[in-house]
Amino acid sequence: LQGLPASVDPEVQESLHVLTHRISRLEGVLTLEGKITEVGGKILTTNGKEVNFESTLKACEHAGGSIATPKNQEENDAILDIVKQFNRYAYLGIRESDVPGEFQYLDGKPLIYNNWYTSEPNGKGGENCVEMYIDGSWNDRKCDQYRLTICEF
Ligand code: 289
Ligand code: CA
Repeated sequence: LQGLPASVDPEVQESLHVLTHRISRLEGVLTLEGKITEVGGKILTTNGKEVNFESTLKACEHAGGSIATPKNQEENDAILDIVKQFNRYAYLGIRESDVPGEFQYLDGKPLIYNNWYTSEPNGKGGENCVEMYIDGSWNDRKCDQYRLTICEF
């Protein structure tokens, strides 16, 4: 196992090695079954349910994760795969800031990547959430729509 100090008890090291191996096997099985997608260390999954933004946040948090938040094109594509599979739009972990027309991550940090559809965002303060369309582009939208729950871990 990388990054473990040499002082860690060899038995503990061995246990961690076995656990890591078992977890990556489980990830392999879940990936093959289409239940999870791995992208750059993130795991994405859906429960197939469509709920509003607040309920999406709660469902992901309850599961120990957070709402899917694409931070680069690779992650956007991975979320898009799920959106396409279910043929349903999904809310993303992005919200309008106090400045109308400016969007940010849920922790308040500025976006480092975006994939807005042409002429979006256009809500000017009236559409505070962001949905992903079936082509992977983004639209600012009211938060009360029923959208596919996609979480990241
Ligand atoms: O209420 C407006 C929304 O339903 C959407 O309508 C159109 O698809 C576009 O104007 C979108 O930007 C908008 O969010
Ligand atoms: Ca819009």
